[in-house]
This record gives sequence, structure tokens and C-alpha cells, in this order.
Amino acid sequence: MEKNQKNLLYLFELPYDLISLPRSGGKIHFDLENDASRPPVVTTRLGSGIPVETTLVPDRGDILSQKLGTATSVPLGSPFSFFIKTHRQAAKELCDFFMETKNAEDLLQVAARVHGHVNETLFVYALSFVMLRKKELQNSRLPSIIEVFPGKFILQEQLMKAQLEVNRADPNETTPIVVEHGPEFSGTHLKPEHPLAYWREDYGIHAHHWHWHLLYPIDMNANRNRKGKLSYYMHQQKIPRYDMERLCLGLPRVQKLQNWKAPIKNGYFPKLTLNNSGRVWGSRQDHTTMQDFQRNDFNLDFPDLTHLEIWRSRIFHAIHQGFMIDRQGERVMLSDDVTSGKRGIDILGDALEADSNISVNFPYYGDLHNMGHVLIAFSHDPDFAHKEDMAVVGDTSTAMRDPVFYRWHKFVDDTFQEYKLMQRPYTEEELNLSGVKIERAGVVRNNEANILHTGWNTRLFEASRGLDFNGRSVMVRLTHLDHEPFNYHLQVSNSGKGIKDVTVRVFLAPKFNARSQEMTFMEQRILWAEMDKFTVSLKPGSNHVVRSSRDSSITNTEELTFRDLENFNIDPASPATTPFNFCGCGWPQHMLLPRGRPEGMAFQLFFMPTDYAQDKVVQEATRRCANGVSFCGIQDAKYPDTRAMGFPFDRRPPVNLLGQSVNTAADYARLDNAYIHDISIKFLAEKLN
Ligand code: CUO
Repeated sequence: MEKNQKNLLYLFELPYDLISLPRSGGKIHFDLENDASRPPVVTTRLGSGIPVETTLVPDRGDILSQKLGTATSVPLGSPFSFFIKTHRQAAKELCDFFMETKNAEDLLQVAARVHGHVNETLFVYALSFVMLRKKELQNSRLPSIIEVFPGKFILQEQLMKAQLEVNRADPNETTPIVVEHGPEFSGTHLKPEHPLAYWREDYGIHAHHWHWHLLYPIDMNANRNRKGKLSYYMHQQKIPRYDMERLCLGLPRVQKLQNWKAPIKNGYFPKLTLNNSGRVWGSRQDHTTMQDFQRNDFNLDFPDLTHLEIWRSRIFHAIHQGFMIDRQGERVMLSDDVTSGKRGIDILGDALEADSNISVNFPYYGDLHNMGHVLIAFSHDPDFAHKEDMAVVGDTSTAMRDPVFYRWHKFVDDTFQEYKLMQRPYTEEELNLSGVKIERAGVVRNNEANILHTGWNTRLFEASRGLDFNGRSVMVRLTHLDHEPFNYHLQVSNSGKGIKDVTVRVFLAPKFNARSQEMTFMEQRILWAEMDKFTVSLKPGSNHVVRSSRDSSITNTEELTFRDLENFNIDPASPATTPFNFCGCGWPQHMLLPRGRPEGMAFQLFFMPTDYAQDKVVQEATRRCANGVSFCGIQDAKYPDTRAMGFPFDRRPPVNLLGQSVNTAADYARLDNAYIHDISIKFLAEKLN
């Protein structure tokens, strides 16, 4: 990576501190010409004997405050929320300003000058947004959001402990301080939702969610291929994963939040800081009721609960009538069986998500999903009487910590499912793939078949990249769920005379419901979680297909830390081949499996090869950032599958298949190209590796 690209990395360090403060353990220093805020502390820090690389940032008269537009309207040190329309506007203006820069050097200088003048999260958002999109920066990578904003992930008490240790230690001491961060910190088992805290507070799912919203922002004129539907699908897939985890712990499946005037049973106290001043995220007591929004600190001109209810009614009318009404009063048909133009699910996704530029009729269908986040995020202080900050559910990097997130998104998903159930079922012809038969399929881990193991693991992050601990390195060891890697094995026959390319679709669902009964097709339908989707060429005759769990179509590799990025160089000639094809989006690999139970828990794997000739998408662009493609798409390219996301479980089943009724998913497995296989997942409750 060239020097300026590499130095962009350091603009992500210490977002709450002066830009002139040394970075990378004192090795990097931005020297801003004519910058009055350059503090005397720099001299002291730089006098530590470490060789320092200084980057001079010339005085840039062209960076005038009016160019930043509304970007300065979000106060420093306060939360930034993409669910708030005025914040989206601020983000758009800052992103547009950064996008005008000519190259890495120009961006570095402009961003260094803007640093400290705009809200910190907004700054990191805009810089990330631009680095992901500028062609000339395609070989740069973003550091993990966990290291950029440790306060959003790590218990305030632990960070304070580290600070106290730094204060007490000999100033010449250089060994890093390591603090532990266990899987459960936000409550106790006295609360029914607490046993799942390790899952909701996992760092990886938040990094994924933050990154996904960076790739698919709303109101940013960044209209990516099948965005509306991908928003539905990526968020939909969190629900079966969450429900599976609940069933592992004997908890009932998540209930949608649909009565908005009734108290929300479970509160949430995040115990996280907004910034290094110790300002905390808003907390919600048990039994808090959503209220009309009466704050004036966000320049939002409505919104009250009645609006949400009206928008919901209009969207449900549209779903049941099969069309939406655009701004000219014309009908826009909603159907997934289209040969050109947008599928109904995309149109619905854009209106519900909602993107005011793409929604068929934003004033009429409103801003339902976003404003739901907002009203919940301020339900603890809807009129600012307590001067409390937003709750975590308003920020994409923290929203999934709160149990109410899943209740809200269960409501959103059920709305999409209402639409999906209006679609005709797939025909036998659409489900079948003649000439291809799965003889056997299953999973193997360490030579043992069909039993998968989960347990705990740890990962180290450098909190001192995001927060200043007087120049001392502070590491945090995060404990998280993990599993032993495994392989899928499929024995597939091809009775044709030539090579047959197929897309193998793999899903996982619990075998039994909360009452320990086997599930009907419709009950299990929305519990299938995508595990993988890959293309293989089947030669005539029998084929043994082996696929590693590490190559899953939904997961990324691991979060890239500052240290990883400092030590790596992408070969510009082969950007699509290295592990660093990873660009940050994707479900965390360590969360691929639900945790199961100590005695083992019964799950089913569903395998279905479909015809790649029909599935494939002709791509004009080169592949890049092709990790987690099922959730994240491919950067600068079309979504690489023509079928509906979630196929074949996105629709209700046909009444008859191969002459018999369809009652369970196993009835699909009567097709030669489908296979159901029982497995057991055992939670070892110990450290793996
Ligand atoms: Cu990602 Cu509601 O869209 O959290």
C-alpha cells in the first residue's frame, strides 16, 4: 500500500482526540501547518525515543466550514444515528465532500483538516464510506470498528480499570495492559433475556451490522443492486439465527413488537460509554412505553406513534392489494415474478427500509423502519427532560445488543413475510433439477461425522487505538462463542453426458420446536438459516463434493486490527485472491453455528443444488470484496444469484410435490436434488483450541 493510503488508517485512531496526538504507539504524527490546536503534549510524547514518521498536512484554505454543509450540525461527543434523517443528510454532505478529493493524498489532507470539526462517528462513517467506494483506494482496508470505538463494545468499568492501572504504573513501562471482557456483563440471570447476552453482545455481529449499513446506506444515492431485498434478507436471516440460539437455551422464539402503545417488557442497560469523557448511552427501564418524539435536538419535524401506525396500515394495504401507489397516484405492482424491472420485494424493501430517494412514495409510506429505531432509542427520555443520550438501538454498531432490536426486526420481517406469503408457491419444475441427485450429504469434524462442537474462544483487540491511555498500549481480551471447523461432504450424481454446473444451497434449522415437536413446513420455513451457497462443476457420474465451513457464503474471515493492516500489503495485481479480499462485511465466522446444548441438540441441514446456468448473473465488473456475498453482495458488481434470496424457503410450498402433499421440509427432500440430514450440535462450555 502506498504511504498516503497507509496513513489514512491512522485517521481512524483516537477519533475523540486531537489529530496532532501521536498515533500507532507514538510512531506516526500528523503535523498540521498553522493549526492553532496543536497541543504541547505532542512534544512530550514525541520525546520518548521512538522513531517518528511525521506527515505534514499543509494549510488547506479550501476547507471552509460552508463546504461541510450540515455535517457540523451533529454535535461532537454525541451519538450519531443513521436512522435519523437529519443525521443522514449530514453524512451525505460530508461523504460528498470527501468524494470530491482527487486521490489518497488529497483525501488524507482534507480529512485530517476536518477531523475534530465534525462528530466523531460521523467522521469515521464518512471516511469509511469514501474509502470503500473510491476506485483508487480499492486496496486499502478499514480497521475493525471495535478498535476504532472500543467504548461501543467494552464495558466502561473495564476501560476505567485499564486507565487506573495506567495512572498507577511507571510511565516508562511499555508492556501492554491486558483487560478481560467476559461474555456476560450487562445483567444477571434474574432477567429472562440475559442468558443470551453473550450472543447479542458478540463483537462480530456488530462489526458486521455496522459494515453492512456502510455498504447499503439509505438516502445516500448509493443505489446498489437489489438493495431493498438484501436489506430484507440480511436482517431476516438474523431472526432464525437468534431464534435458534433461544431454542438452544430453552427460551421461546422472539415475539414481534407490534403493539406500540404497550410497555416494552424488557429494559436494557448497556454500560457502555459514548466517548472518552464517560458520557453514557441511554438506558431503558423494564416496561417502558414508546412515546411521541418531542425532542428538538435532532431537527426532526414529526414524529409520533400515530404516524408509525398510519404508515404500517398503508404498507399492509399495499401488500394485500398487490400494488403500491406512487407520487403521481399510479399503481406500482408488487410481484416477485417479474421478467424486468424491480421485484416486489425490492420495491417494498425500499419503501419500508426506507430510502426517501428510492421509495415509490416516501411521504405516503413514510419512514417506518428507521423511525421505529428512533422512537425506541429515545423511549427513556422522549422529551429530553432528563437530558439523556440516545440508547444503543439507534446506532448500527450497537443496536443488536438490545433484546428489543430483535422484536422490532421481527415485526419488520413479518411484514415482509406477509408479502412473501402472497406470492404463488414454487412449482415442481422450479424446485427440481433433473439429472442431478444427492445420494448422501452430511458434515464431518475431525473425522467424526454429524456431531459439531461449539465452545468459547477469545480474541485480542487494542483498545488504545481508539481511546488514549496516556500513550500506553491497552489490549482487551474478548470472550466469544466459537465452533470447531467442519466440512460438508456431498455425494452427488450427474446422469447427464457433460459437465453440469450447480449452485449448492445449504441451510440449517432446529429439528424440534420449543414444545419438542417436529415442525411443519410453515413453522420451520422461517427458521432456516443460510449456511452456505457455492458453485460446483459436476462431472458425469458420481461426484464427491467437500466444502469447508470456513468458506461460507455468509461469513467473513476475521476482523482486521490496526496491527494486521500495518503489517500487510495487497498485491494490486490480484486484489480478488488473497484473504484480504475481505472488506469488513459478513456474518462472523465464529458465529456460524448456534451453540447447541451440552447433551447435543438436534438440527437439520438442508442441501439443494440448482442449475447454475439459470442462477448465474453476467458480471461486467471485476470481483472485489467478495466475502459474505449472500449478505453483502459483491462490491462494484451485481448480486451473484438470480434466484430469490432464501430460495426455496422464501415462499410457501406447493400443495403437492411428486404427487404427494407437502407437510414438512422433508417432503422437499423427495426431490432428487434435495436432501435433509440430521446433525447434533454440542456445546462444550470450554475453551476451544
Ligand atoms: Cu440494520 Cu434496523 O436496519 O438495524
